[in-house]
Amino acid sequence: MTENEDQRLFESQMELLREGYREKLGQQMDKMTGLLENLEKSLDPLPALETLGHELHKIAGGAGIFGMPELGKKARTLEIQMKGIRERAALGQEVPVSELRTAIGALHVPESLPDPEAPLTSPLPERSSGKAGAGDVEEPGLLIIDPDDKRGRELVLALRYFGYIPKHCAKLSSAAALFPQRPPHAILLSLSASENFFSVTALAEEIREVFPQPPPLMVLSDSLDFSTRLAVARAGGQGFFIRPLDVPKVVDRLEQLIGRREMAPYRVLIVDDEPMVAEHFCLVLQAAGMEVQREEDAARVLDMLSTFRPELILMDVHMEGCSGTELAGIIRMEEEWVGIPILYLSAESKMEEQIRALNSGGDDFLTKPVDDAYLVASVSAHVSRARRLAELMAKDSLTGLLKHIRIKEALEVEMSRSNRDGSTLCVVMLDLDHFKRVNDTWGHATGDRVIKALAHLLTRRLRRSDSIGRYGGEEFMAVLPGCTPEKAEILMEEIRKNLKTIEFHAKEEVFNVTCSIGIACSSLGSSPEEVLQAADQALYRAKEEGRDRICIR
Ligand code: GH3
Ligand code: MG
Repeated sequence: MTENEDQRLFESQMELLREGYREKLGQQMDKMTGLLENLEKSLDPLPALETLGHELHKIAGGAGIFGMPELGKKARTLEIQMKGIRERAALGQEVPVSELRTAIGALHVPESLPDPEAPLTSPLPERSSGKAGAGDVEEPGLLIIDPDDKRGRELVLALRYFGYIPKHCAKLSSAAALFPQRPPHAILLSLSASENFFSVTALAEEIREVFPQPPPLMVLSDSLDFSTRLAVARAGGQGFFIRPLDVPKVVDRLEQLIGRREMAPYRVLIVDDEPMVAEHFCLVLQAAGMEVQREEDAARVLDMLSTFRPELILMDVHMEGCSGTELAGIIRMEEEWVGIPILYLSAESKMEEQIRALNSGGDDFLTKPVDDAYLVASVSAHVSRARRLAELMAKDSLTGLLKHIRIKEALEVEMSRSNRDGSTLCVVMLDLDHFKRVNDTWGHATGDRVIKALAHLLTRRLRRSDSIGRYGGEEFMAVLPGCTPEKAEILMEEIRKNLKTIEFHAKEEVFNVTCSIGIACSSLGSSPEEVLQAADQALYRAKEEGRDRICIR
């Protein structure tokens, strides 16, 4: 679906929802009229007053969301007055029924729906994350501008080993034709010895003309002089490298700048007992590229957490049967969900109530009606930070790969999945050859760069559905679901060859490294331990047989 079609579908769904909501408002008004009649007849006015308050609260929260902010405000004022009436009625005072009837009658529903552009809702927010269900990793396009053809081609080759698709041109004027669909993810501008401050400034200007939203710029140069650095900084450059190029270092910076993999969509659970309000939030978040599920029944939320595994809960505060804050308490009792962000969404505007809600396990409080763009921004900010934290906990700081314990957990999860659906899975163990020598000769810091380079290679080459971990110091493990040993061998052979070709620079010298690889397939054993052991034995054999090779069990 194109973006325009997406937008039209979103708008027509919203339109339907708004119409449905108007109809429902009519029913709510009828219900309130009925309650007023009961009030006059019954001896105990408290239950009817309570239900009236509840209905007013729902309108206070919902009307603004569906483009009727005035109605929402009136309902809110009346809801507050209602509390006083209830308290006085509890003390035996008379209920001012006719005044209530006038006030409720004044809550008229606007004849026609307001223009959907007009309400306080912002235009459809931008997609905040990758398209739902996006498949394999998109290989990032790079533009290399180098007047020296030979040098440009060499850089193209070197970066290909890391899974990039670089395109080289000598002049910027021919760059646009190389990227007809979309601009490159980054530009590497390679300067000749004769180029200086002025040429960088002029080139940066030209880049802005060719690509109106210029991608991150990195500059490669022969000299370190301050004026060139300054020109690069003024041109918005985000990396500066001296020749001879240390390609893994350049890749490291590229990874930081353009991100390693396409992000999976954020997963959000909406808990609200008002189906239309929940549907509205659901559409807004989905339009922003998120995966959303709704749950109206508080008793089912724990089950929903374990099946859907959301990264954030959007929680209504006032729900019948179990309030949002009570439900948050129940969720926080489960160790696994102690850290999940909970955002309360409520028409409650009283500061003390909001503070009470936040004190009972919530992370933020959004007051209904909440602006669509604000909702998306708030949800995105919370999920992205939660993801970053979860990553820091699960991932190794040097390589960004899963830690030992996490990659073993991933193997267990994938093994049980493949046993269920009858597919095969491969486990790969990979170890750098004679790595001790690298450390001893070039120093530990250089050794670290080698480890990182191999990690980059693996992340670039493997699919998003694959799990990759740093199993030990210079030992890596990958779990490839749905992969045959033949496919795994082809893939790992490519990685083995690429690694060998990478030139590492240290102490003004250049060196290469190799690795040994063991592969085992899940059909070999029924348990994760057996497959892991088989892969380990295959790796041992690869070492025994002379290293720099792959063995399959
Ligand atoms: P083999 O080919 O048999 O695997 O030989 P090797 O030298 O690679 O294996 P060995 O187990 O003898 O040495 C591994 C070295 O890896 C020793 C250790 O200091 C180094 N190492 C482990 N973790 C790190 C790390 O995080 N950074 C660096 N720079 N070195 C590490
Ligand atoms: Mg080793």
